[in-house]
Parts: sequence; structure tokens; C-alpha cells
Amino acid sequence: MKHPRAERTLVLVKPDAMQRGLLGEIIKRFEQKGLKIVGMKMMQLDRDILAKHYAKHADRPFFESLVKSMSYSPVVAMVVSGIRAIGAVRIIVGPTKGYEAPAGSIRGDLSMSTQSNLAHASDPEEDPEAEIALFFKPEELFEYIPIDFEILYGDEERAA
Ligand code: 3AN
Repeated sequence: MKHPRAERTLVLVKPDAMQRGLLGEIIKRFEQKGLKIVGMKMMQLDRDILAKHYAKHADRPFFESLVKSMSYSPVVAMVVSGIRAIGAVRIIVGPTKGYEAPAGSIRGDLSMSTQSNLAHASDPEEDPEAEIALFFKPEELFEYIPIDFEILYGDEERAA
């Protein structure tokens, strides 16, 4: 069962994070925030899916390097859900450049790079549901109300 005000957003734990053993550290931050994981799988990304996922960057000089780094080894793809989850997940991940990202964010705490910046989070301007559909089939996503839902949010926030 999906709460009517819940949003869903895509997170990719990138190969650089997997290689550095940061999967648990990254997942922990979403769990501790009170966000709910409604889909998760390990995937080896190929050029085809990356060309679609990063279509807006196809003409950028770093595109080939980005495809190479994102297919270097498997990623973990997740769908994270919650009321106002899309914006909250972007804040937890932090802005693109690790060396400028604020401390407290995943990129700010754990990355010094623009390209190897550990995690992808859907941009609210770019249709997170369409991004989710690129990585997950509907039957790979789950809906449930966590038992702490009533204390995670206030009554008015939860009201549909
Ligand atoms: P974000 O992931 O912060 O939304 P986008 O959508 O601008 O950033 O870029 C997608 C990915 O492309 C980034 N996560 C990063 O890995 C890579 N990237 C962006 N800008 C550069 C750049 N100037 N040089 C190398 N890689 C870049």
C-alpha cells in the first residue's frame, strides 16, 4: 500500500562506492533519515541503459569517461520512498562536485570528485518515475507502510 503523498526516487550506488566498500554506509544514511527502501537490486550497467539514463549528457566531453566509470563494475540500484523523498534524497547525496559538497552529505563526507561521486539521485526536474522505470519492472517494487510511519511524520503531513 502506497501512501498517497509518498514520492519515489531512484538511487544508484555507483561502481566507485561499491569498490570502496561504501554500500552499507550509503544505505544507512537513507534508512536513518526515515526513508523507506521499496526496491533494490545489483546490476551490471551497459552502454545501452547508460545512454538512456545519461541522455542529456550525450554530447558532453566527459560522456565516454562517465559510461566507462559507470560500467566498471556492478552498481546497486534502489528506489527510496517517503513524503518529500525526492528533495530529501538529493540533499542527502549532495551536489555534484564532491570537493564542494557540504559536509554531512554523502558526496561531501566521502568524495573529492566530480565524476566519481558515489551515488546518483533522481533530479526532481527530470521525472524520477521515468528514471525508476528504466531500472525496475513494476513487480520489482514493493509498497508497505512501515510501523514507525505515524511517528516519523506529523498528523498534518500524513493527511492526504
Ligand atoms: P548529478 O548526479 O549531481 O545530478 P549531473 O546529472 O549533472 O549530476 O551529472 C551526472 C553525472 O555525470 C554526475 N553524477 C557525474 O558522475 C558526472 N559528471 C557531471 N559533470 C561532470 C564533469 N564535469 N566531469 C566528469 N563527470 C561529470
